[in-house]
Amino acid sequence: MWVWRISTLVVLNPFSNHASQADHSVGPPGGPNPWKVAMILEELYVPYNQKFIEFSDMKREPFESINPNGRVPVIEDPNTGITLWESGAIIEYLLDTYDNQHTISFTPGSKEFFEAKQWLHFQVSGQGPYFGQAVWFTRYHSEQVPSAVDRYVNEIRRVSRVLNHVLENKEYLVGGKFSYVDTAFVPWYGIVQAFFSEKIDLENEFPRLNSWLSHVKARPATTKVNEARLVAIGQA
Ligand SMILES: N[C@@H](CCC(=O)N[C@@H](CS)C(=O)NCC(=O)O)C(=O)O
Repeated sequence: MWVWRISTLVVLNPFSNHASQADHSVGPPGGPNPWKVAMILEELYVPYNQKFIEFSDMKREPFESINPNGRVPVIEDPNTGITLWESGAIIEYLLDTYDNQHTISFTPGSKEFFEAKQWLHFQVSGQGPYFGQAVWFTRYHSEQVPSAVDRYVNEIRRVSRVLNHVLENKEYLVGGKFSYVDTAFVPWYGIVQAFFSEKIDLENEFPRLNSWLSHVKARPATTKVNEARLVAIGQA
């Protein structure tokens, strides 16, 4: 049997230049976006190699020739010769290329296909950047700006309210089955649990969201990647 081989250039320590040693030992240094891609690769059983890159190397050549935006994740796929950055685009590429049976995606053109895209776009534009700014203003900004912290922590609450509400009567976001969009939200909630548990009590404030997250986090693919992440950040 011919096995798909993908060589994935990902991850990280993207915050290593901003964080103090103390921050390093307690906080997850690896940003969530590369781990999201790794979870989808695991769900699809696509073999991959994961590479780590220091923050300083992301902002110069040769990495900037691969991603002029100087961020991770990036994938290089030797099966197709395609190199891509932006986690949403990468996930769509992986599904189009390696999920022909639609095990974690939906038939192109169907209602569910477009709804799943809607949630993916919400994740990459509505969850990632806002949760990321909450982390930035709480931990890395050069001065304390309480109004900025409030603004972005409240955005975590707002996005969580949206998810909690739509999950009121369903197990998964789209089509009554587990799909890639359920996984896409998991890594940033890991950051919420690590950094904001004193401000936001997911279990009590957003019980439906919390049980959905627990369910998706228990999947073998998610568990495996979360364990790899703990090893990578020295917290295994
Ligand atoms: N919109 C991008 C965001 C990528 C991003 O910000 N990645 C973080 C790690 S999760 C990073 O590279 N940070 C480095 C930096 O802030 O320069 C995506 O979804 O791929």
